[in-house]
Amino acid sequence: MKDEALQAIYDAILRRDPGEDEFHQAVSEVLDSIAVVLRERPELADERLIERLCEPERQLVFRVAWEDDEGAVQVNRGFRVEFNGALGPYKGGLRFHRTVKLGTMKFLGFEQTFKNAITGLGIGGAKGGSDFDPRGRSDREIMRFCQAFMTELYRHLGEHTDVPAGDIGVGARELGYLFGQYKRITNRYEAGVLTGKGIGWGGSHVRKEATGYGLVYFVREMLARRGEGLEGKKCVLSGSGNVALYAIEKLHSLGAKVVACSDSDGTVHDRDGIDLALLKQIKEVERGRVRDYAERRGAEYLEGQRPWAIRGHIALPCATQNELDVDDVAKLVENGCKVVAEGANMPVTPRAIDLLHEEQVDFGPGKAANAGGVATSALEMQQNARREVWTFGDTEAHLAQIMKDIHATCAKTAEAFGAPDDYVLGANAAGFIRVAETMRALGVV
Ligand code: NDP
Ligand code: 2IT
Repeated sequence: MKDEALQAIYDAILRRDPGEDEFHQAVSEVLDSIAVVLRERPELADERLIERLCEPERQLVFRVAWEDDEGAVQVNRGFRVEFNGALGPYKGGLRFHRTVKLGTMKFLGFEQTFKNAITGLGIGGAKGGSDFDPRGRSDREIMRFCQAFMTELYRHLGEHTDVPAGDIGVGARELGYLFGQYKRITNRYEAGVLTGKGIGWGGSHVRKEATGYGLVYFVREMLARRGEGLEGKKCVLSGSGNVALYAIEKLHSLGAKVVACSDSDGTVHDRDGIDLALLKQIKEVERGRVRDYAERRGAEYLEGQRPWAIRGHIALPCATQNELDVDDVAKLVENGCKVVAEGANMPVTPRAIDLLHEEQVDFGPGKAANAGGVATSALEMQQNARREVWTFGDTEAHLAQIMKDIHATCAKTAEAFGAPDDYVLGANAAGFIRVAETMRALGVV
């Protein structure tokens, strides 16, 4: 870090919370970006604002005990990190994955704070989840786990307090069980307490599609700046979950062709373009693997591999953190890749981001590029508060405009600080300025 004062703050974080590598990585990137902001606006660091910004407002860690189908008791750990509530109720998803630990929740809550800020909407940053592994669990086990999880979490939630949604391993099914238990315990039909609900019981049209669609809208803006469009562009992406599926849907509807996607077991390379109906049937209905897709479709399956060695003009990591490293960038560049944008949170490693910048590959960071999901969650909260249901078309038009605005904010902010092509700087600086100005206005808390 070039700035000594920021380096000292960062060193203190390393000493205080050793072992939280992902959190350190997220903080380091933001502190790197805001050095230029603080040179022009040193007052934004007054009263230990940066130290306060890097310390979650509240960290909840709790036991989740539940019974599996054999009647054996299982014990997991649950988390909710309410990172920053300056801009509104804490807002951010829940992740159920065996790798989840406190440092993962902190990194995601920290990122969420800036992401939510650049949407321009009134939402604070949070993240939660559990080290529960849904793979191989029956529907009833998932339900009992969700009920046990919510039995602890409910006391911390509320439409004006903290509003979770989905993330890895938490989709419509889990949100239904979570909402059902919240309603049972509190005896309140408080729709605005969770987002990503089903249509018909308080959910918003387009929330399911929003992260993937929003990502593609963001990429469209990145291309437009270079006088290009999506038509005919070949794309490779990782993951085959919520974000990946709806990114594919929007890419195909705008004339691009996705030739690869993946899950944690391997990658499918489908030269004819992914058959989205088949992929959705396998992933959303059968809860199967991309291996099954490759078999049924007669496409190539690359066991244990990620998709970054496959040729494409656009690469979209949509699975998990640190899934695209320097070696992958080298392969992508060799194969003519010109645009990388993050559907997942922090999927590209810091060294890989540096290399993308060096190679002049356009890079859209997740804080900006995947913000369509949480932005549409905020639209769901608005509808719930007004007891309204907007149409699919109206909601999608809102989302498209929000992504356009986010892109413009990042580009404008990057330019103002002398690095017009650096969306990382633009996103971090814009998010920081909004949160920091609000924290100053709210006093030392
Ligand atoms: P899903 O659970 O629907 O899908 C996750 C996909 O990523 C699956 O294909 C999964 O494969 C793969 N994956 C997960 N963990 C790993 C891993 N450790 N290694 C390799 N592959 C992995 O989650 P989402 O699509 O909702 O989330 C994907 C990413 O997008 C996450 O980073 C999330 O934080 C981010 N995001 C999600 C938003 C949303 O609205 N849902 C909003 C903004 C960002 P497998 O099935 O084998 O585990
Ligand atoms: O990472 C994210 O932005 C999400 N998982 C969505 C959060 C939300 O509250 O919709």
